[in-house]
Amino acid sequence: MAVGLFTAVLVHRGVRYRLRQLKCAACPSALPSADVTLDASTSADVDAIATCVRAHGVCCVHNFFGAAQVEEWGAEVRRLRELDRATSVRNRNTGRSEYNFDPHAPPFARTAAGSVLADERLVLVFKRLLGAKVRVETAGSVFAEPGAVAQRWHQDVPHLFTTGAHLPAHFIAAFVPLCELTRVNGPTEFRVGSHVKANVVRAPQELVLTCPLGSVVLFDGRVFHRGGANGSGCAREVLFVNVCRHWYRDMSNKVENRLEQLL
Ligand SMILES: O=C(O)CCC(=O)C(=O)O
Repeated sequence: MAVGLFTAVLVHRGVRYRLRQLKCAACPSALPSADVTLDASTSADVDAIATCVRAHGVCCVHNFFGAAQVEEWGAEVRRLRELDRATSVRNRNTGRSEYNFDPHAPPFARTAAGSVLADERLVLVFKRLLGAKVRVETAGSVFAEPGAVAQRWHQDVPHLFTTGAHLPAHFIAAFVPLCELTRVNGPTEFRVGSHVKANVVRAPQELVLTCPLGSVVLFDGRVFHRGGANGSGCAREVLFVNVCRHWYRDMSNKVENRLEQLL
């Protein structure tokens, strides 16, 4: 009798717990952006940025670049587009295109002073997260014209290997918004913490990552994210650099890799 009662209580508790889980999974909650936002003019050193990306899958650092520098990069990317220098152009849903450019030339090149990857702090963040040997997989810009629709939620790269353990990142993306990202022009949205496989079944904490010009947004390629709808009258462009562990190849996103023959 006592055993039967005990079992009934356990089953009842289990069902209540499961119902609570199902209810949570159905309703996303909003996370204050401050939780993943740092400011390079005050406290954001390389370790703090890496810790934030490791913990949340994403980190937005304000005042990382000078506004004039970012405007120069914007002009350079516009020029490359006009000269048809993109190595590939991909449709990323209605009104949104991804342009890929040579990552070893300005405005991206590690070796060209004033380029994005010439910034030692940025390279150090990549190395903190990915180890000493890193390579640039792709670089370019995502251009969302006025009226661009929101993307579906996606990861840029899959989890590696079949394991329940959470593995360190193998691919980190850096976005440099070429204009202020407001709620109207469609900032990238993130499901915070979703780079950890075990968190994907939990209630998503969705964040619309608005940020001023001069910011950099760093994220783990496994985190769920999407470009927001551009409801403004102006184009919204972000420059990106995707960096990975030296042995990793992004087979699904890079055109050259997709053409590689597999057995
Ligand atoms: O446009 C954006 O903000 C994000 C774009 C993106 O995530 C993608 O095209 O994979």
